[in-house]
Amino acid sequence: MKQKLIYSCTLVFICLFQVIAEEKISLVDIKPMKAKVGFGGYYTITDGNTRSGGSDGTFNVNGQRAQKGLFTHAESELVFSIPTGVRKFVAVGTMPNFRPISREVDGFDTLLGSWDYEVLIDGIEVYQSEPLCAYLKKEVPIVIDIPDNAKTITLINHMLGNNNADHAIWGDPFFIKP
Ligand SMILES: [Ca+2]
Repeated sequence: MKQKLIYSCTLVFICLFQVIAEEKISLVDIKPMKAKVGFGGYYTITDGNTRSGGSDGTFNVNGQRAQKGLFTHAESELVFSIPTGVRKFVAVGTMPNFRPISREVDGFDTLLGSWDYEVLIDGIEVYQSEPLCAYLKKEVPIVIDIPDNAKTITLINHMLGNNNADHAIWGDPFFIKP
């Protein structure tokens, strides 16, 4: 019994230590090596305002209003250098909260715009989403393991048909250590 208690306490201690030791580096604070977008210019969202025409400016991550993200307009490609020691990349593929929802669609979905999310590590595909419209909440969580010595991560949005109003967002994008 006493041994079990010590074992449990040790586990709790290790878990707490891991939570405390985890370090998140926001991609919003990192300048990409390359940023190609299909319309307008690449920019980061730092105040919850997507500056997206036809919307109230907000966007959601996990169903809640979010503050930070990378605003890309498909067809787009961002390349970032991977900081030393990071082990994961996480983000949520999401879109502006359009108000009202437009009926103008490009034949691929019932959203205003259509796009997907692809991730490459050192030029090799490691993740490919379905079109955003395929997800019930119009959000797709993205979690990528980063191998030792990986140098670059590439974030791609394919325009799927045409790029009309393809206002893609990578919400709350982070590298995570260790
Ligand atoms: Ca599209």
